[in-house]
Amino acid sequence: NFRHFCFLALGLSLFSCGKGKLSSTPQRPNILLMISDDHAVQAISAYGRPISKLAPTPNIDRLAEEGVLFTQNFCANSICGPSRATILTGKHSHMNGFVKNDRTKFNGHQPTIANILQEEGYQTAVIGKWHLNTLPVGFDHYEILNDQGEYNNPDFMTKDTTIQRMGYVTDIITSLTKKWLGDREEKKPFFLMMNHKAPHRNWVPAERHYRTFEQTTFPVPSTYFDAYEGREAAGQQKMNIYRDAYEGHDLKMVAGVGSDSLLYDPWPHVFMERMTPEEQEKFLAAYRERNDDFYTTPRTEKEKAEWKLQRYLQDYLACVKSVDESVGEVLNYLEAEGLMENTIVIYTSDQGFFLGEHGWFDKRWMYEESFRMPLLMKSPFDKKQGMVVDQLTQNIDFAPTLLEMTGVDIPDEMQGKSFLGLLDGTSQDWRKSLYYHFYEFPGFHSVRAHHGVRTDRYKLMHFKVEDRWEMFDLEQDPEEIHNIYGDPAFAEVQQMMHQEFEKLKKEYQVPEEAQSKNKSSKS
Ligand code: SGN
Ligand code: CA
Repeated sequence: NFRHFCFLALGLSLFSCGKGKLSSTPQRPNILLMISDDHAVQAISAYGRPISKLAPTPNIDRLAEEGVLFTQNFCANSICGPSRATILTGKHSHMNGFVKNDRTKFNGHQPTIANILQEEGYQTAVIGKWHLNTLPVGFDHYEILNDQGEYNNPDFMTKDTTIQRMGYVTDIITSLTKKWLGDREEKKPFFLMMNHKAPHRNWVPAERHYRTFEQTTFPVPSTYFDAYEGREAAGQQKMNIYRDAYEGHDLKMVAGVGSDSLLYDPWPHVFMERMTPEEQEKFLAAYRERNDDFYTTPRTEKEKAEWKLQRYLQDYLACVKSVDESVGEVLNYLEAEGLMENTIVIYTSDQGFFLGEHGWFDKRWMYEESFRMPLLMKSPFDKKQGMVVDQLTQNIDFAPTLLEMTGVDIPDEMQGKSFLGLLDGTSQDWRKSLYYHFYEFPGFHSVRAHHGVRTDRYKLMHFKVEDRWEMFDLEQDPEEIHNIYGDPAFAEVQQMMHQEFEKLKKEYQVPEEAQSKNKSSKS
């Protein structure tokens, strides 16, 4: 068929103009899928947001400069395991079975991008965060973190054993990735996932970056002191930086001037206790001046809240800095090995994240910051460099897109659409709206279960158990402060959004019981 012809033609042209290690038979494209954990678009400079201007990510941006930047890409369920399950299967959570992080076990035997490509003769590997509560299926090789993993001297699980590796998690994942690439069988194409733990909570930077943003004052989001008027669920969460972040674990604050005693940390075994005594000393010394200043300079409550925001952003962005270095290192490696021309390179995250907007850290919400997912991609299919795709794409689309790019049939049960046609302009009829569904309540951070629909301009959200609605005009109110649900001025829009919502629930076969006061949201 046409697709097979295209990839054959692509392979032949690469053969004739390629360099380096390309073999003498046309090669199907390799795939390097890099998924970081909780990396928000606000912290990637290619997206041009104010925070990232002070902490640029030149290496990640390179993918947008040489490839494509997706500006309207979203997740289907803004939480780790579910998003990763969706990326692998091309299906919404209710269809792939992984609706919540807690107690769910991923069924790796349904069609996934990994087991399909493995059957098609690809070498497959995953290195870094996995977090699907069952071991990887469809991968020839894996070296994965245990559950959330640790920042310092982390444990890695392989098929045979679990070993502790000394060093900083992002750097270790980078070198394991390069090592696997170096050891692979050169005749076969590869599908490799490099899944960083960073910049996940509790935002521990590499030692070389403890002080990188010490002097940087990041802009305070205009909604930092949001009072959540008209948005009841938003007022009920527990993810407020100045109220819910743990002063020791999250904010690295100590008991007083000169103190080595960290404030509240419920999980020292995954944090300070992973460091050697020397490492602990260096860590505490690096924060000393700033921590002392917290006690010696008088501050109002508001100023303390802003101080905490700065501490949070400084650490989060210092973690991002290492991720960006990792991407640079791996891109340079591909280039040096002559692999760049025939590799689809993707940078994304499992979801977005709040960087102080609404006063928050964490994710889960269908509000823009956590619903949005970064997506930057450089591939042999790009029409030109520096393209921008602003159609509505979603993580359900990743697997179908990669299958089409590798010339493999897309299983009918995948719900996403290949966006290859958006790259070469052949797609006439793209979707007009996206479906979203978050299940995990009760859960960490107390975000009520909700689902909804987003078009390019409007968003309708339904809080299932409480049976409450919210609607936003994203053009007039990009910060989602004014809930216009029930406002007569928007009656027509509201009706249109309800219709769209019904249409999507039908199209994606969302079961009735998942939509209301269901067991999963009460359990
Ligand atoms: C941990 C975090 C939470 C986070 C969840 C889910 N607490 O429980 O803040 O929301 O993971 O994150 S922590 O202090 O232990 O890190 S996810 O990335 O796995 O979805
Ligand atoms: Ca995550």
